[in-house]
Amino acid sequence: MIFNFLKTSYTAIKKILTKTGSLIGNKLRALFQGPIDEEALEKLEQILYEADLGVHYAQELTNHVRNRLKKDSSLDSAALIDGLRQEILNNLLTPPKNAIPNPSSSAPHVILVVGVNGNGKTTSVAKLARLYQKEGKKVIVGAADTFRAAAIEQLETWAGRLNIDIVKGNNKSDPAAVAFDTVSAGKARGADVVIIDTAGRLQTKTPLMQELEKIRRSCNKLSADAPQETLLVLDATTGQNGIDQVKTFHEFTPITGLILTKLDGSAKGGVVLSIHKQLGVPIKYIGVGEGVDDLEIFDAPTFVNALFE
Ligand SMILES: Nc1nc2c(ncn2[C@@H]2O[C@H](COP(=O)(O)OP(=O)(O)OP(=O)(O)O)[C@@H](O)[C@H]2O)c(=O)[nH]1
Ligand SMILES: [Mg+2]
Repeated sequence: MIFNFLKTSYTAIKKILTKTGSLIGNKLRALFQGPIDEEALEKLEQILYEADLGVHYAQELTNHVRNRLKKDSSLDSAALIDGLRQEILNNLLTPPKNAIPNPSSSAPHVILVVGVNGNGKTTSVAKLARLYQKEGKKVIVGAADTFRAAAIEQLETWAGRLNIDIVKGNNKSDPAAVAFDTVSAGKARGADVVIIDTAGRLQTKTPLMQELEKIRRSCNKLSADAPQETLLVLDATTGQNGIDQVKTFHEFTPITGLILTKLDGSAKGGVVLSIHKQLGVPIKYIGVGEGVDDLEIFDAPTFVNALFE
């Protein structure tokens, strides 16, 4: 079962990385076919940079290869590439790899989904609901984006398609109250997982960020551990601004993990490595399309192995 899941995931990840031109294995093998001299190392840095690993990380990894060569000049192409793969993987595995968290049996597992406007929060709520649904869990979603009527309708449409319960408030009602009602309904109806959608908010708007803390507290009133997860949705194509987003959100409300969306877009897969390297906040899921099944649990070895194809 698990084996099947990983196999599917590997295929999906490889497909998306191929589509975005992110695979680096062939480029590295071609590069290291020739003499592995300073010129080759500079080209290596370029390849890593072009793969969206960021300037610093590309430099750091190139230095890693350079140092290995200094110690042992007989290292061949395969050993160098494998060492590089391992180095990247080790970085990703701290903090350790995440599995889909097991909802506790007594109380619903509450997931709060936050982020700036248009990053893919509502779609990710639906995708996450689907993921848990496939695991046989009972899911309830909460439409705590009361800012726009269309946002509530959007989540309602997804809930209808997935045939899951939704809790919603009126347009412009207090999002913290909707969050409270959702957790409360989750408890009353014996849900395993409660997923709460929130309005998009710019990290620079302090009152909106404070509202987030209020939403979090209202989840907490009904269940001491809730929300067990606060997932920040980050658009993979936003680059450095994304890093700032995570840092500021994290200051207002503790972020337990990231959902990195739109990896099927213009960003190269290497951006995942760069974001992880800079933030140290675990990447839990990656969004690879607009469909409800286009969410992959982030598994570092699967991802890195596919990247090195
Ligand atoms: N290609 C691609 N599109 C995505 C992905 N995730 C979300 N989208 C699209 O991004 C757009 C915005 O998604 P929403 O889920 O509405 O984003 P949101 O963060 O809820 O937006 P606001 O509520 O307005 O802040 C939609 O067109 C989605 O289909 C993804 O992984 N890949
Ligand atoms: Mg939304």
